[in-house]
Amino acid sequence: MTSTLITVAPTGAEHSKADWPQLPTTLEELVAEAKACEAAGAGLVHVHVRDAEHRPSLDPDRLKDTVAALRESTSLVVQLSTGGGVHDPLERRLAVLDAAPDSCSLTCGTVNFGDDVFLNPWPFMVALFDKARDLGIVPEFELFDLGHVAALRRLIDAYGLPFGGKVHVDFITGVPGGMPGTPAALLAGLQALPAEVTSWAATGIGRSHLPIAAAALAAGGHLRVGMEDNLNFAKGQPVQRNDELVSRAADLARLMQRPPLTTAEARVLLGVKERRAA
Ligand code: KMH
Ligand code: ZN
Repeated sequence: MTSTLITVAPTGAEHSKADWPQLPTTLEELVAEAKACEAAGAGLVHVHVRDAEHRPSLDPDRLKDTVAALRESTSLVVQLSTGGGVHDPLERRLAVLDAAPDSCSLTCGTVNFGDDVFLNPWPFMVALFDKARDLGIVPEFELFDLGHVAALRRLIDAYGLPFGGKVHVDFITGVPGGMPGTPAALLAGLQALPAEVTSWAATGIGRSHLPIAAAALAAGGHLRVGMEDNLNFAKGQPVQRNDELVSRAADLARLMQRPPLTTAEARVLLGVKERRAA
């Protein structure tokens, strides 16, 4: 384990533009933030799209246009969220893959999500896994809880390896309802990972952002940062741009002698072998 994949999740589906005007919700804002994040050391962008009123959207044309624009302006690995928002129907979330991103998120189970429920029933996980493999899209397995690690093992045992032959997972810690954003919880998750896992990353929601990043680096993992997960750079200091979080992650990684991966190295790590036209 040497270099560090830095994933940036710049927008998410939960925060409102009215409350956070600096959140990149238009395509122009997203592309500008993605370019700055690539320059700061990001290798992968995890994308949620918004509509003209800045609301979360799974509109197929917007998704395709977003993939195309990010490919045109950056060499980042483009990952579309299949999580969407908590109220998005499963069929629309499955249809996200038709936009042909390099990668997609695939959450390994249902979890309480604040006052809501983030629904990921087993048949939906299987459908996503199958469709991603058919379309040559590399899934990133998102783990919000320890039970999700067991579900990932079940998925691999039943269906084998995903497209690309690599198994990359991301622990999303600190969601109210999921595993806490503590090093102890992260280490428990790590110890339960199936042997097929080839790389792992972690993020902490809110105030667990920095401690989880430090713990992940110390334990040999990769990093996810971004305004989807954390809106405050420090106490009383709101994030103004996503590349602030990427720069800090890159500094931390360099300090740990695990500098950021290039986007070409990220593709090798994840098994994303080619850039397909959108
Ligand atoms: N917005 C959350 C309900 C994903 O991107 O795949 C789910 C989420 C996970 O953000
Ligand atoms: Zn997301």
